[in-house]
Amino acid sequence: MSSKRISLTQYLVEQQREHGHIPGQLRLLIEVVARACKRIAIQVNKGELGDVLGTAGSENVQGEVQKKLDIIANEVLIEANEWGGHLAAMGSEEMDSIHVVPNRYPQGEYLLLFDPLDGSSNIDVNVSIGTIFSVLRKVNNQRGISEEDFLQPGKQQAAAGYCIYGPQTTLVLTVGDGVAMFTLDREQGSWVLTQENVQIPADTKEFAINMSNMRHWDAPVKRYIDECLAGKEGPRGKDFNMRWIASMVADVHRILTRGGIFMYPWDKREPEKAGKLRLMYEANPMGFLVEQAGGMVTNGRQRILDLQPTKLHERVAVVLGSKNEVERVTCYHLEADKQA
Ligand code: AHM
Ligand code: MG
Repeated sequence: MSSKRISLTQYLVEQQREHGHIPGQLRLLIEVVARACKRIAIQVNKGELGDVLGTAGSENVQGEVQKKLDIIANEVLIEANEWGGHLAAMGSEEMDSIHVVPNRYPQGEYLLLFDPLDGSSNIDVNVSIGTIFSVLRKVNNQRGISEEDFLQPGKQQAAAGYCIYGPQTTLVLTVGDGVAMFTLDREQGSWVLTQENVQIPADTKEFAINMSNMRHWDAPVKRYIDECLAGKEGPRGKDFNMRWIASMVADVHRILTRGGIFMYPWDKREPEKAGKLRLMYEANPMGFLVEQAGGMVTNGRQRILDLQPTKLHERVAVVLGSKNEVERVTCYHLEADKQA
């Protein structure tokens, strides 16, 4: 790292000056989200000492048991973002419906979606977790705000990112002009630019998928993984390594750092659901980041950022990462469709 430290604020101001694509409200929004992530990081670090581990005894709209930290992180993000005048409304994995900015505050032109604490099953076991966020513009100014305003394809995102709470706390951001990473300097309390122009290599020898679901997969996914497992002697002619952290933020962070492919496909356990992960606050923001870093993101058949969402908590199958591998998995699905 160079000796000249560039803060998140300076980065955003310079981006605005050079490229003019970060309006004031968007800059404020990103800074407020980053500040909220700092507060969440402090809670995460306290662990047992802060009485933040364990379940909260409630369920979210998807019927998943909420952890204390899911709720704390959600509250931190809402409180931090509602008064600044940059937002019209927020949507979250942990809230059934959208949270419109109360009348006592001015309404801004942006919409914010988040998964406040991704990888909840890892909270209590001290494994990396994170916050994922997606920013959309409010398109319709004619009427009050509703869930419909959020239902925009991912390609319309104005910004997206995540903060990973791991051995280091890192904020990863795109405003549609590449991907930058900022590491939290705990002594100074500031975000320092530590990587710019992040690029995912097109080829990889590393895949991430929950193998325990193998018997429930569709044929194209099974074919792809079988070929990886066959190693040097198989059709791929090389050995593959496997990683599965069960925190999408941590798996995606590894892929942004050294490449790889991540999959959470549709499976037969709950055939009526398109997948486990959520389109609007998991797949879309991660998709925007991965594409901005030269990777590829599909649901097995189509580009995820082109999908028209039909509801806030919509689920989707996800295949993302190194371009040539994602392309291969997508081809296997399309070939199987043709044969059928
Ligand atoms: P969460 O948002 O409730 O934490 O669930 C999403 C997480 C992802 O981070 C991760 O990739 C996946 O669920 C792990 O699922 P599984 O436990 O089925 O392997
Ligand atoms: Mg999640």
